Amino acid sequence: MNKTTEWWEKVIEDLLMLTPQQYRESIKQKIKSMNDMFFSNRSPRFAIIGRRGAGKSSLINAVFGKPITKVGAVLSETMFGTWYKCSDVDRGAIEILDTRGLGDAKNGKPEDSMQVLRKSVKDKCPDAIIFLIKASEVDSRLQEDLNQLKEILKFCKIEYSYDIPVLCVVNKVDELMPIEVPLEDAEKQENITIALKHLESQFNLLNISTIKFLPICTYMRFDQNGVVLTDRRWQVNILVDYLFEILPKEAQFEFARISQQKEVLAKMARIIGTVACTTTAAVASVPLPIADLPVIAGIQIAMITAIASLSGREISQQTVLEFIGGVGASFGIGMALREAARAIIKFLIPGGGSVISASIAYAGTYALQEAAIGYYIYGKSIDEAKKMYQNSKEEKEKS
Ligand SMILES: Nc1nc2c(ncn2[C@@H]2O[C@H](COP(=O)(O)OP(=O)(O)OP(=O)(O)O)[C@@H](O)[C@H]2O)c(=O)[nH]1
Ligand SMILES: [Mg+2]
Repeated sequence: MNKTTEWWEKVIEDLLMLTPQQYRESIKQKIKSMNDMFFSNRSPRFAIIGRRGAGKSSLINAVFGKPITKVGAVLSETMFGTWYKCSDVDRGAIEILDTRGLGDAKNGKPEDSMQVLRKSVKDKCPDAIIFLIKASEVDSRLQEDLNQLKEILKFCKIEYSYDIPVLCVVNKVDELMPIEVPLEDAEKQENITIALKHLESQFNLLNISTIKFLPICTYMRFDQNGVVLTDRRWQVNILVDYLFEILPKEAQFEFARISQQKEVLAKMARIIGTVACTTTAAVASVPLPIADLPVIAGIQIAMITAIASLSGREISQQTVLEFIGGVGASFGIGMALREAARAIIKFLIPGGGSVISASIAYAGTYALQEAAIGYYIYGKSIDEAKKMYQNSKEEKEKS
């Protein structure tokens, strides 16, 4: 994101130079808060509780849709109790606190393990806890794992005065009886429901609240080049959606980008778009003849850049300007002339003119948001994006 941030900051600096001195500071503040939201993101952080072989590494691969950490078929190979990153150069990273089986002999004495864990939670607060369990093991040694979950929740509460959301994920449901049938099979679904009910009752007994009990399948197989050979993922998209919803806003951007799940990307794009729409409307309603135009343009460029970079590519100023030209939103002379007329109206009818321009600014930014979602996220052609731009603009201007 750094290159993107750099050029955008330069654009804003230049634009602010065109703004009358007395308004520069307040506009700069507005843009800054928006800038923070667009570009000051951090990686999402999940604590995963799951025994050896529950599918912790597979879960991460399934979320990315590609091999990220080595999936251990034979040996337990993930580090215990310390934060580590699972990252992809193009998309970003997820920070994982792996707290698998405290009883595992490899972890040394349980009390030492608890010490390590407490320190890790103190270092960083997990955004969510994923309690991951094999479907075929929901009734074995569950007590131990739930006590561990309670301990972690207790540390977090003491450290952060906050109840970390817990998602209970039941993995490998394909291994439930009957094994050879597809997941949709009625008998298999029945067995999935039984496993979930059992878990739910155990959580209730210990008074542990969860956001959701979700059955999934994370199985994927790749060749050495990371090409997908088998993909048996089931409901991983639903898990991604839940995780996205419970993340704090500064971690949502990177998570959406990592998942490359279109509905989640579009959700994120609309969060960004709403901020841009209201900011452009706010700038437009300040009685600033003409000078608000470059600032509005700057905000719109920033919004498009942020939406474009959700698609996982590094975006240049050039490609964003090409998109704007392509959908026919004129930022050049045409708009400046139209806006000059608007500024005169504002000047003649103070207040009245502003109302019009705020709603026009809102509609224009909204239309660009929708066109950018179509083009960058859903891979529509530039002509289709142009139609989306025109339709959305008309629709908003009418409302
Ligand atoms: N049948 C089936 N197998 C799965 C599924 N998810 C993962 N596996 C397999 O289960 C095995 C263990 O998965 P891992 O992801 O390595 O489990 P882990 O929790 O990271 O294990 P450790 O790091 O050793 O604690 C691997 O052989 C995976 O291929 C699933 O949904 N169904
Ligand atoms: Mg692992």
